[in-house]
Parts: sequence; structure tokens; C-alpha cells
Amino acid sequence: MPEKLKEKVLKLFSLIDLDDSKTIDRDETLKFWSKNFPKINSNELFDQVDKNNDGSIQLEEWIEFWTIVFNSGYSENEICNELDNMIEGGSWVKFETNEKLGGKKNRSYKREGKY
Ligand SMILES: [Ca+2]
Repeated sequence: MPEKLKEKVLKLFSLIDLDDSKTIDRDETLKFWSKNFPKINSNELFDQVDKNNDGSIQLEEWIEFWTIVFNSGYSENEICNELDNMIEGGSWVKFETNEKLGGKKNRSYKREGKY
């Protein structure tokens, strides 16, 4: 990930992470978007980023998500503009990532319980 992009990714994280615990939870996203559809924006963020569904987003999970977005064909400028917008309190952007495809593929190859 380019350095300029990573800076913005980290900046947005630290703005949401009010108590500086290096994790983001729903209380924090609700506060972050308190004047801008807090529930909708929070749900959309957690839907996309909280891959292990534990209700909090670790810094590693956050960086991993933006790496996936960057690898999904969005330009650095596009993502930086959207991050700037969110840093100013703008709504969560639903990026289309290649994740779903990968997810399906993984599921069909799952061999749970076979061995
Ligand atoms: Ca936190």
C-alpha cells in the first residue's frame, strides 16, 4: 500500500478509535457518525471490515481491509479522496472488493469435518 494512502487509513482509524485502544467498536463508530446516520454507517462498516465477526475491529483487520480495497482496482487517489471525505465525517463508502469471490471459492473447497 502506498505510504500516502496508509497515512490516511491510519488517520481515519485513530479518529474513530476515541480511547486509543487500537481497536474500533460499535460505540465508537456510533459516536463518530453521531450526526450522520450513525447506525447505517456503523452497520456498513462492520459488515465489510469485521471479518471475524467479533464486534470489534483491530488495527490489523483495518489495514487488511484497505489493502483488499486497494488490490480490487481502486486507484490511490480514489481511495484517498474517500478517506478524506470520511475523515471529515462523511458516510462510509461501500467499496466493491474481490472478497466475495474469494469467499465463495473458499467455501466450496471447505473440507470441514472430513479429516
Ligand atoms: Ca477503541
